[in-house]
Amino acid sequence: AGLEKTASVEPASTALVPAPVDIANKLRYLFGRNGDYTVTDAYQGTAWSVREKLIDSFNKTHDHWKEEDPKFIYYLSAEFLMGRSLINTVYNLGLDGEYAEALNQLGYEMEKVADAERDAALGNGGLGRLAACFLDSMATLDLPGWGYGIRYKYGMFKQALKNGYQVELPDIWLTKGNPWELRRDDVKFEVGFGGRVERRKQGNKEVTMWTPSEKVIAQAYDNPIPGFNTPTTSNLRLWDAVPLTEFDLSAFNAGDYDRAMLERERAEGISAVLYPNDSTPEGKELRLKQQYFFVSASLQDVLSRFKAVHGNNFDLLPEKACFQLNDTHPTIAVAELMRLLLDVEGLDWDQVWTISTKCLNYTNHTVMPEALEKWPVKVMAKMLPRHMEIIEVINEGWTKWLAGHLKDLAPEERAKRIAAMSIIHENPWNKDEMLVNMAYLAVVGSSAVNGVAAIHSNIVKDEIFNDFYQIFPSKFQNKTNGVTPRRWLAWCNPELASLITDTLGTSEWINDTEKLAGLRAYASDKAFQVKWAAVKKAKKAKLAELIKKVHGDEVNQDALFDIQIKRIHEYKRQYLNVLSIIWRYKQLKKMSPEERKKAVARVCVIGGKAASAYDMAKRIIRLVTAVGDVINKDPDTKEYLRLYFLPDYNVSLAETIIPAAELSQHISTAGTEASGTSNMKFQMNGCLIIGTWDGANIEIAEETGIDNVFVFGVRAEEINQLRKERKNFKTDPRWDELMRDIEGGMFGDKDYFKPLVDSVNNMKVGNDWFLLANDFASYLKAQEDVDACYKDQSEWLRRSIMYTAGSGKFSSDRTIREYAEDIWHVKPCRPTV
Ligand code: NBX
Repeated sequence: AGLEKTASVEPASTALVPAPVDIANKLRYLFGRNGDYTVTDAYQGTAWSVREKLIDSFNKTHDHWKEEDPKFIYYLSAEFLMGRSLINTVYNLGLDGEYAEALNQLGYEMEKVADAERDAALGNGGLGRLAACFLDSMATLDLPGWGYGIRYKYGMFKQALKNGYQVELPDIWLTKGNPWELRRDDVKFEVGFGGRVERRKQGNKEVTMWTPSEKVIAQAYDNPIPGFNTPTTSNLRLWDAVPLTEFDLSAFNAGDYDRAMLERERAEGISAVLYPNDSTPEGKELRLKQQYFFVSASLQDVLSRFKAVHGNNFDLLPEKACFQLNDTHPTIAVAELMRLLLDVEGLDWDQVWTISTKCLNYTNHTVMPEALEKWPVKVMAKMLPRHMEIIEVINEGWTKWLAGHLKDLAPEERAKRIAAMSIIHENPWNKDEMLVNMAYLAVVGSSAVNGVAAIHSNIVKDEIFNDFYQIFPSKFQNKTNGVTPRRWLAWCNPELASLITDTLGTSEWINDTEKLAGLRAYASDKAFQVKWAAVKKAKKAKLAELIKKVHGDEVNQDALFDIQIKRIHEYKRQYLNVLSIIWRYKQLKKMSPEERKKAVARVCVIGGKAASAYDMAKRIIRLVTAVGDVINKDPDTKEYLRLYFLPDYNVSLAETIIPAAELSQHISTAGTEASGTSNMKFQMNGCLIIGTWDGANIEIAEETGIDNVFVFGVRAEEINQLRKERKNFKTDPRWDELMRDIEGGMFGDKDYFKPLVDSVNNMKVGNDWFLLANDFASYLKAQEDVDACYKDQSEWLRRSIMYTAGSGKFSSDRTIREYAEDIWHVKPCRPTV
């Protein structure tokens, strides 16, 4: 008989092969290398070896979850900013000792080898990195949950500086293969676009048929996510767009090579690039295509697994699956889930609406009004005609319901309220255009809506969605962000981690960060402070090395390391930071050499990317580099003050910078930064914060002790009034002087800087929307307080320890536990070892 099936053979785990041999094997059989390895080889061999252990754990978890059939949470996100995987994987799996030893035998150091990995930069900033921290915590807490997103071929652009200006280069991250993913050739779904919608009678039922004019295949790639200190390894499933037919043969045979290639290009274009916009939407059609592409594939995937177990018992779906919409990017899920259940599964509208709203939840990440995504009805009707119909029906039902609900209002008032809450509304700037408001669709179509820090969730309730809050108060929640203490403390700062573990007598804090509070007892202990300071010093030396590598300068390692790293945005006010640095420079210039010796020396670092079309942000970068060029060369002051812009800020750079920071800046206009998450990472690493009463800064100050934080500036409640009065605001004379300096060409490029000056100083042109002038004086005062505190090193160290001790709340484990309990209703399900 012909052999159709292989006999069953139990594969042996490579865990049995000693790691050094396994690495050498990988290099020989996957890469054809026999000795004479480069560092990149060492990385590749190690990564491909570790991958197999990861897959063992992944398969075990998968089998267990299949067996148990628990409720799953699916985190739908257009962005996952994962960074590097090697260190995180070996540490989370507890293989660090074994692989460090193996690499030593081969003549390499783990840290250097890990440096050869490219970042997976499939995200812009906060929102994408939060999603990555959440995956780590979900796996660590044994929660059945997957991430779903897009496998961009080009991630976040690489930033370079040319003569001090930002230039963007493509992020080609997949050329050397990706050991952290598995292509699932058996998992693919068709996703359609365009075409027409028809209705046909089938028996006594009318069915709706959507015939798309264009189809692509979504191909699944799985990225295993190892939990820490648990056998659980969960999954991030990313979709790659490929053409329906490998090659249009008929076109090719007819000699039309171009047309044959066209379909491929069109399909691949969908998952080709990440849009590099942080906090502003991209109104391009391709963006909507990306959103629908990954949402449709993900929902089809979940439904197909559900059906394999539960058949058509869709009323059970909300007990088995829920979806978290990471901002509005995946909001088309509201219409797609309806469509799949209505048109494909043949359920009734009311039943489907109940199921769908039970399954979906929405997180808002920004208060910037321009960030609320709105798609022109025309665009949506053309690309997703059936979805547009569904959204229209949803909106009809919604506005009708509202009319009933608001029946006691005067007719005019009622009409006004309904118009204000309609999912489809006129474009206020163009009366001929109708828009679909994706945030309103998400609010109406979800069970829970949350903000990401206490103050932000209040703004969500009281301002952004106040009309909705008044009607559905219980829908609105707060889930203060968190970050994973594995990547952001234990793995990026092993020196501090060991000191903490030795001091607390346990490493349990890595899973239970509330235990860090035990450090409070040592905050004033001189012997402990000495050890604490030694770790910071070693980390500062590493950052100094990096500055040397990038800028060629040696910096004073005893100086205060003062850091601001985040996307460049007017509301984040890097500009205000630069102004205070210029002021400091001018003061130092005026001092005698003797006086200068008494000043606190600072090394200031600013890093972050500007969206490619964000002109003002690019000018801010140029101001930083121009000021740095002057200050860093000045023989009078360079011992006491430096300013460096570190290009290409990304996750792995953050892992070097944050442990070395002594002061970090979180100085957004009050009420504008939804939460911030780097503030939490700095806090964990014992870095003091200078910041406004905004986002999670407030909760960080509460946990750390408000007197330990350098808080300044106006409060969120005052902003509206101050904006109205800004043109009559009497600016500080020091501010006026700085404006004249920049305008007068003290840092060159004065024409280029003119719009920057005007944006905050010329009330005819700009209006200082983010109120830099209002906060300027109190910011300088707070900076003086910083200097005074730094001169008292014992006090500074006490505070530093208090920061780490107070960071327990900001573990993403806490955040995820809250989501699991209050929104998802998902329970841990740990595979047995
Ligand atoms: O999300 C960020 C916020 O700015 C941070 O304060 C917060 O800590 C972080 C995580 O919650 N937001 C962000 O990265 N992006 C957006 O909010 C965004 C929203 C809509 C949009 C594009 C980006 N179209």
